[in-house]
Amino acid sequence: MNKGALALLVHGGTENWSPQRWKARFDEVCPDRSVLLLPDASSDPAEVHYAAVWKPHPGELAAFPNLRVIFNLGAGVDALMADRSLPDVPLVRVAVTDLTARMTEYVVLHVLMHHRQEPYLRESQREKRWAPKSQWAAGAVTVGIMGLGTLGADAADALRRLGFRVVGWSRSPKQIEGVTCFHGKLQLDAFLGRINILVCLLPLTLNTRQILNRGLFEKLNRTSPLGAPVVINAGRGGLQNEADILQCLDDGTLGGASLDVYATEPLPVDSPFWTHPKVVLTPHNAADTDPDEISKYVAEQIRRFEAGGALENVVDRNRGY
Ligand code: NDP
Ligand code: OXD
Repeated sequence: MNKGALALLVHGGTENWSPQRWKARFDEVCPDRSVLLLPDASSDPAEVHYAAVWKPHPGELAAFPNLRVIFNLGAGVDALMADRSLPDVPLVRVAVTDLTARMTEYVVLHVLMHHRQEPYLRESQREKRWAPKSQWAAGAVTVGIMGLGTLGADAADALRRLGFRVVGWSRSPKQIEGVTCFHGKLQLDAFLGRINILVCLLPLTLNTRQILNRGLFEKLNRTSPLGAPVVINAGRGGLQNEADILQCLDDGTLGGASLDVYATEPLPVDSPFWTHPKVVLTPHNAADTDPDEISKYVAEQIRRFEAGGALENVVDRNRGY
C-alpha cells in the first residue's frame, strides 16, 4: 500500500530548528513513509497526508489537497491560528513530559533567581563587594501561575514542593493539590492581589493578547520581603505590553522581569531589554522541542490514527489553544 507522505515545514531559524536535523529524525522513525523536506520542487502536493510544522508561512499548508492531520512541533499554536487558510483538519500540538520538564526547570530557575536575589549578588561579585542582604524563606513568597495547563500545572507543583505558596489562574476551574486555584475574568483580581512573583504560561489567543500590562502589574502584591513584584513570561511575546514592562520596571511598579519571549523575535539589537539592569533575558529557549522525542511522538500518533485510534492533544480551534 502506498503510504501518504509526511511533509516537514520547519522555519524556526535557530539551531534547534535545523530542518535537516528534523528530517533525519523523521526518516528514522517513519522508515516506510517518504518524508519531504519542503520546499521540494520534485514532490507532488497530492501525496502529502501529514504535515509536521513549526511556524509555516501563512498559506503553505493550503497547498496540500489530501492533508489529514497537521502536527505542530511545539506546544503553542498561535502562529498557525493566525493563518486564515489553515486546512480544516485536526491540528495536534506537543504535550509531552520532556517539554514539560524543560519548562519547569526554566520556571524554577527564574523564580529562585529572583527569590534568592541573584541579580544583586552577581552585581556584588562583579564589584567585589561583601554585602549580604538578609534572605527570607520560600514560604514568605507567593508565586502566581497564569495558565494551569500541561506546563503551568507541573511548574506549580514543583514550586509548591520547594516551599513557595502557589496560586494559579486558568479559564476553567481546577483542583491542584496545595495550589489555590482561581479561574475566569471575575477571579483575576483576587488572584493578582496575592502574587509576589508572577509566572505567565498562557497561550496567545484573542483573549490573552497583551494581558501583561500596567493595569495588571499594579494589582500585584507588594507586601512580601521582595518588595516590588516580579514578572516572568515564557508564554509568548504577544502576551506582554513591552512599553508597559519597561516603564513599570523604571518607576518601581515591578522589581524585576525574566523574559524568554518577545513581540519581535529575534529580539532587535536596539531593544532596551538587552541592557536593562532589572531584566533577565533568554532567547526563546525556556523549553526547546527535542527532535528525538517529538519525531517519535508524531510517528506514534500517526500509527494510532491509521489504526483507527484517536489523536491526542488536538487543538480546540474555537478556544484558539
Ligand atoms: P495548555 O493549553 O495545556 O494550557 C493553557 C492554560 O492556559 C490552560 O490552563 C488554560 O485554561 C489557560 N488559559 C487559556 N486561555 C485563558 C484565558 N483566557 N484565561 C485564563 N486562562 C486561560 O498549554 P501549555 O501549558 O502546554 O503551554 C502554554 C504555552 O506555553 C503555549 O501556548 C506556548 O505559547 C508557551 N510555550 C513556550 C515555550 C518556550 O520555550 N518559551 C515552550 C512551550 C510552550 P484551561 O485549563 O481552563 O483551558
Ligand atoms: C513552543 C515553543 O510553543 O517552543 O513549544 O515556544
